[in-house]
Amino acid sequence: MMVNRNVLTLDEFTLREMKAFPRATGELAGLLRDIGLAAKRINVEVNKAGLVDILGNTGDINVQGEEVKKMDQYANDQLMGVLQHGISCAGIASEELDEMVAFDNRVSMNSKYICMFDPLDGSSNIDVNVSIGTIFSVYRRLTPAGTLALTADFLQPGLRQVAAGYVIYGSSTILVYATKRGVNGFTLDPSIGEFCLSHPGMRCPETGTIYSINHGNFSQYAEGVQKYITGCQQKDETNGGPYTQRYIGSMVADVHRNLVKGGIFMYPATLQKPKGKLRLLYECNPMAFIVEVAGGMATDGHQRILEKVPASLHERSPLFIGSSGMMEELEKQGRLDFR
Ligand code: AHM
Ligand code: MG
Repeated sequence: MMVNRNVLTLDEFTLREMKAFPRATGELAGLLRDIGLAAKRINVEVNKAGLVDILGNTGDINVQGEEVKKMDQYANDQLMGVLQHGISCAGIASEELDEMVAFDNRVSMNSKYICMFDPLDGSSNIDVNVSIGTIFSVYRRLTPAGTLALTADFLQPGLRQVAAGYVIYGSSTILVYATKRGVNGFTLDPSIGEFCLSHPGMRCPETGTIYSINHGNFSQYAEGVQKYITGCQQKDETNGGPYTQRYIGSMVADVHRNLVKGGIFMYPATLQKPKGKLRLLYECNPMAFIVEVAGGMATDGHQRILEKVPASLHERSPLFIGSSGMMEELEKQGRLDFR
């Protein structure tokens, strides 16, 4: 049988990238491999989510005598497990955990990276068979190797990310990750259980015709946001339109589509939630890093997301992200928040 050597797996790709840096230790490649492994395990369970009535509800004891966990808890445990037992991660923070966790085994304590993640973003969509995702963010730790990681290692501005990525569990399962060198996407080939390079060198189109926002909150948005949305609705052939509104309600899937096709995603401040809904460290920062490396922009309506200095692990931020042309037009509309 002929072997198709055009196919490059995630592991092969990260090892090739590593060879470009003579002093690279392979830790980052190892960390991405660990995350890829967790993603494959999460993917298997996400694909079975519709069988919940057959396999048992959360809290039930399944046929193996184990407690059936909530899917986001399961995803969290998978990511934490692979990273704790790998060789590349000194500690983690997660949407599912109140505090960061420093891994206290000798190998982990000697690792130079820490990782943050939202294990299953958009998890309310699981019950209705809509795409959901995992988001992750990697930093070099500030504390010395050989010691326990501390909260300060996690409170770094997004600009310092070494790598960031997401996985979408959708019509196919795709892992996209960025380093400063570029953004690349890998589609899971279920027949061989490998992520294969399918979207090399992803670039965010400079402009687009898709805007993504929860319209139900319109009356709650600041004046500039309302003006921008109204402007989107009034676009036609004479001024770059017509625009189309697409909102899945899973940020990973919304941002991925806009990254591929060109568009803007917004989760602004509302009167009731002046800091927005999304979390800075493991939702906004990684997506901002990926989109910026791909040539797009990301702000909170006031400043660049990646320059924000975090004060706490779970802090929230408004988010505007996407094609640079659309972001520049948004910024001309006036106040985008309630400061
Ligand atoms: P989650 O982390 O609790 O799943 O919430 C984040 C999700 C995003 O993926 C999505 O863009 C947003 O919440 C949707 O919120 P809303 O229903 O308010 O529009
Ligand atoms: Mg989330």
